[in-house]
Amino acid sequence: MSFTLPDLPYAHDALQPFMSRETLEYHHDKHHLAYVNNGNNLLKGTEWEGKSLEEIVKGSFGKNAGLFNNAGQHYNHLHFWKWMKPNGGGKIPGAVEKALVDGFGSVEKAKEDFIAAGTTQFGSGWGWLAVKDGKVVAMKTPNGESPLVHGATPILGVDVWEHSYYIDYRNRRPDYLKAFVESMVNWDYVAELYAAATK
Ligand code: MN3
Repeated sequence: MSFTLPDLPYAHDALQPFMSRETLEYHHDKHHLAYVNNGNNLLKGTEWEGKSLEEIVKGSFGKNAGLFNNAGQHYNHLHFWKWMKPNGGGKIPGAVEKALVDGFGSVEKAKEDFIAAGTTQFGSGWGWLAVKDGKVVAMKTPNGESPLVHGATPILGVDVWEHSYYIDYRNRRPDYLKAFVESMVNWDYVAELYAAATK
């Protein structure tokens, strides 16, 4: 398959004031597009041409750094746009709420550990909630990596590359993460991925 840039599932200004139109114009229209274009060029002539995105991400990890970085970031961003919505945050669907209590002791602790993962990822990368061995855990990964290449299935991820928050939050990454959790997360999409990961 070849990679294509999806449309954002909302208008560029729909996440304001938590994420600006300018951030999404750069992040989606330019950064994600570059991963798509570079990924397509690097995929040509490799053994992964014609494979699914997840197979490309897992297969190229540790074997073809250029392809992996771009395919991994394409995978991460495809989900990232859907992990946010206008008027996000708020009520967590029952099945996910139960899984967070099982995994962390409470929803508050789950949010805290997720924010801590994103805060302590040194340099560019991602913070995650992922299903590992049937339980939801918090993880962090550098650059374009994701739980997918570490034996787990991502159900929520937040981009902590500076391009995701520097226009709106400058160096205040923890404030961006707090706003992400409280005002941007699309928990219905998290629930969809959690159901798929645990069926
Ligand atoms: Mn990004």
